[in-house]
Amino acid sequence: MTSIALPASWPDYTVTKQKKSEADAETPLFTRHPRNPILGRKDWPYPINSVFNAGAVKLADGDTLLLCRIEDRRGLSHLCAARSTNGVDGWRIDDEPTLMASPRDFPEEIWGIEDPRITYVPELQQYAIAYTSFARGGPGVSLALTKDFRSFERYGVIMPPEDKDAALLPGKIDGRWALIHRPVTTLGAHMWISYSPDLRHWGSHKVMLEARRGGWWDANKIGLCSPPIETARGWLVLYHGVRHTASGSIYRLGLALFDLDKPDLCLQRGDSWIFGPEAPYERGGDVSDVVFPCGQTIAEDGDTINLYYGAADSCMALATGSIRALLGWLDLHCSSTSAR
Ligand code: BMA
Repeated sequence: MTSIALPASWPDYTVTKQKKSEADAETPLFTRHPRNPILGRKDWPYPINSVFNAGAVKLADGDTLLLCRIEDRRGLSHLCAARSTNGVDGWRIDDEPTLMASPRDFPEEIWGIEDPRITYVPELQQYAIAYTSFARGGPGVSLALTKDFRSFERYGVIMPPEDKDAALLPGKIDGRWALIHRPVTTLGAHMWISYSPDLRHWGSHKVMLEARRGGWWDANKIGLCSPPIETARGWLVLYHGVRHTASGSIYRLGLALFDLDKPDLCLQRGDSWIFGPEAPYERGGDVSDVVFPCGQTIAEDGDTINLYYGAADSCMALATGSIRALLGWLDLHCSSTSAR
């Protein structure tokens, strides 16, 4: 029998298939907390419509802080901090908005501020909050620094519309700050990375991850979820993919790994989504079928991820996963690059 030599880059389907079936038999990569949703409209000390898409951080005193997007009853959003000792319940919520849009000084925030991603920056000893500012020109990316989530130094818009889904990396790369963001261009809605010497002037823009095309779950529109997680193997990045269907959009999560020193270099990208709307609070709400994480904390074991996500643009939920398991999953699930 003649054997046909396959190109070296082709996956070994026998091995892959066997490994895949072993992996699929494992537990899901993220487990929903039994107390979900962990925060909702009724928990708020003042009247609101919804609470979702919170940035998350573990404070120096051990508390978990969620900087929640609050949509008021005009439909406009601001940010409000909630603190908890265990990151699950007992939330102490600021009595009034923590960070409001300030359209007099920043007209690009006239329709509110949304979807914060928080990065602790050791060199500045401050938290950097990248958030969406919304105005007539569309959504743009704004930046604010804070030490305590009580007073803020606002940098205003750093990426003009249409742009969103941004987070700062925690340290400089080759002497420059790096920001991941999602501009919408005629090329599509892809993830980009840009660099700056001073957090104000940005350049060296590069596409970091492209939305796939056609029938894929992450075709046409993707964006960063929570800030990248630094691991020994690279930046572990959760991103959302938006599937447009006849009955609306489905927001699901995918996984990719990027080089630590060259974060625009994608090392691995999973083929299938790893988390999607299934629970009733994710399937139904103001915007159905949405899971949208903007933040996570890492437990003291250095492995457990507490992923905080907005569910159906209505409430906040929590799911836990493992960095080791996510990296292991990537090794088994990133075979096809050709079908993009
Ligand atoms: C995206 C963002 C998110 C929102 C999602 C689903 O474009 O605006 O804030 O959760 O849509 O509505």
